[in-house]
Amino acid sequence: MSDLTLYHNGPSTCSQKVRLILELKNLAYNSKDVNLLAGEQHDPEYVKLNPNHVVPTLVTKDSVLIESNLIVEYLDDAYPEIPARPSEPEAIHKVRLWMKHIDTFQQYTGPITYGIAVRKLQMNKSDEEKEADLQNIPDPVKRQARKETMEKGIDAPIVINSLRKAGEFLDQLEANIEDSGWIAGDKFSMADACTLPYIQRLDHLALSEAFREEKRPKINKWYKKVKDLDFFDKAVTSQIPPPLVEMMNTFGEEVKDRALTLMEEN
Ligand SMILES: N[C@@H](CCC(=O)N[C@@H](CS)C(=O)NCC(=O)O)C(=O)O
Repeated sequence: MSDLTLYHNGPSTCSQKVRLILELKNLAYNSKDVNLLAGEQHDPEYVKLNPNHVVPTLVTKDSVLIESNLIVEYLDDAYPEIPARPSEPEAIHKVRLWMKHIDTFQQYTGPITYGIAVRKLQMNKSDEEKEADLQNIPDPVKRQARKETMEKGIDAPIVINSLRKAGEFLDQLEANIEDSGWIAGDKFSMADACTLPYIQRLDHLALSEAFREEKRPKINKWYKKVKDLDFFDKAVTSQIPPPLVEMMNTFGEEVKDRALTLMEEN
């Protein structure tokens, strides 16, 4: 029995970051799935652990840790044997700066995913169920944004803005990948782990043309390198149900042209 218990969700981007670092470091953990579509993030017992109603949460022997990037940092501090960041101070600064950037970008992934795919998955819920889902969102601004996303999909202002931000993010990533093929230093680091889920999500939503070889060649190569890591399957692919990926892809295909155009409008 490990001292680490991870409350997470297979497809969740923030959960993937933490699982990639746990696997890089060969750390065993007890896995507790939080079903986001079923609203388990709002379960009062879970909210005691994570008052923000989100995954992931890492419970250690002594404490409860939230915020994916900070959990990743914690794992590197607590288990330094296999490092997840370079050792040179300038490279460490680059990792931290990039992770700060990722933290800002994170807010745009939800609207893109909900606006293109989750909205469609939830269409057969009754109006009462949809309203109950909305009322569970604690922040009134986020609640209103989710309502618009569910109603208007890719035409909701928040989804349009998020797609533009995704294009901007891809330009920044393309500029940040070093000659080594990684984001900071000469190895896979937490900067790469915290970036992967967002690129993969765009891929699952049928938007990988935005980083095809002729368009953003560094991202194209980097994504292949990350997927080739020997722990990638265990940390990522095996945790995401294939029918969900297929559904995201189908819904993504329906709006792909418009979404790709919006992404290049940044
Ligand atoms: N800043 C938080 C964000 C966590 C977050 O937004 N998690 C998403 C999944 S990637 C979530 O749990 N969403 C549930 C919901 O929006 O209801 C972190 O990095 O841990």
